[in-house]
Amino acid sequence: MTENFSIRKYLRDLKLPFCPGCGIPTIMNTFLRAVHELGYENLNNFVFCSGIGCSSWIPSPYFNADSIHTPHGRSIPVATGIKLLHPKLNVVVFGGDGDIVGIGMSHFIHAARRNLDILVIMVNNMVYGMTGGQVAPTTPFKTKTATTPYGSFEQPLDATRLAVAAGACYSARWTTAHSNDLKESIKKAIQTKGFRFIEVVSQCPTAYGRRAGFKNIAEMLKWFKENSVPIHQAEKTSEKELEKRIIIGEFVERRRPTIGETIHAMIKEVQMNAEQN
Ligand SMILES: Cc1ncc(C[n+]2csc(CCOP(=O)(O)OP(=O)(O)O)c2C)c(N)n1
Ligand code: SF4
Ligand SMILES: [Mg+2]
Repeated sequence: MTENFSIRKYLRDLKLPFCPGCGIPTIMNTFLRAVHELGYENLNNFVFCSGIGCSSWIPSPYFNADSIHTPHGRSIPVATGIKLLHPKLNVVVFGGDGDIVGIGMSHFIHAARRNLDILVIMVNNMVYGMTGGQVAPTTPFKTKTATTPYGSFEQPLDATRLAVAAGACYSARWTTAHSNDLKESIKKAIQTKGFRFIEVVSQCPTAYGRRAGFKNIAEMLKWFKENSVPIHQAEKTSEKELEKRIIIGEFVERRRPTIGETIHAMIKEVQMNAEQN
């Protein structure tokens, strides 16, 4: 199955807009490989939603599929409408860290709380990439960005753990240096019901890398590999030792009734009560 993979059948014949060495094409490729390995010959069963930012260019207009660009941070509300109207479709949101847990943060929490049956894939390049590398809620402590020339004085947000706390049915984190794990995780997430979240820590050489002290892309990928700690190992490691580390793996896998299932069950209950009275 893997040998026969041809990315072209899932893509429109357009030139990609990403800078050389950007991690986003790796994520794009890995997602489409996962789709292929699950046996989807095309993307007809999918609808993609994205906001604004480099990461939001992943599905639209490049995927040969129905997709929608929403205002910055509003992809999840649009995905909510699509999923509730068309429950049989696989609704997938792609977005950046600024899009999903900056301006779009409240939608992210409420979608997980409601257990909306969608998959959200968040590219965490640790800055607002498209607008020139401003500090984001995910920027590591003391890292230099365009707006924090002496280093960020805030602690970064852990979006994967936040998804768990808010009620997600699946939540995982990987980096672009772990593309095989990422592929298997995407396959599992597509087949899981409920709110599913995958964070991918990704390199942005143009707006983040050099400023943060990396000489080249290879150095960033090496850093991702050497500083990633699997979750089972992190559980036995002190908070101090985990500073500036990337905890990778599957943080939660569970089944809860989705908002769609709950609405239908409640409608049935109300109708039955009305018939009895
Ligand atoms: C309402 C609104 N505010 C601000 C912007 C400007 N803007 C465009 S992209 C972006 C940040 C994108 O960062 P992120 O979501 O992390 O995506 P990346 O480019 O890093 O992949 C901002 C602030 C906008 N387009 N709309
Ligand atoms: S600015 Fe960064 S995230 Fe955007 S395309 Fe270039 S390398 Fe990728
Ligand atoms: Mg970003």
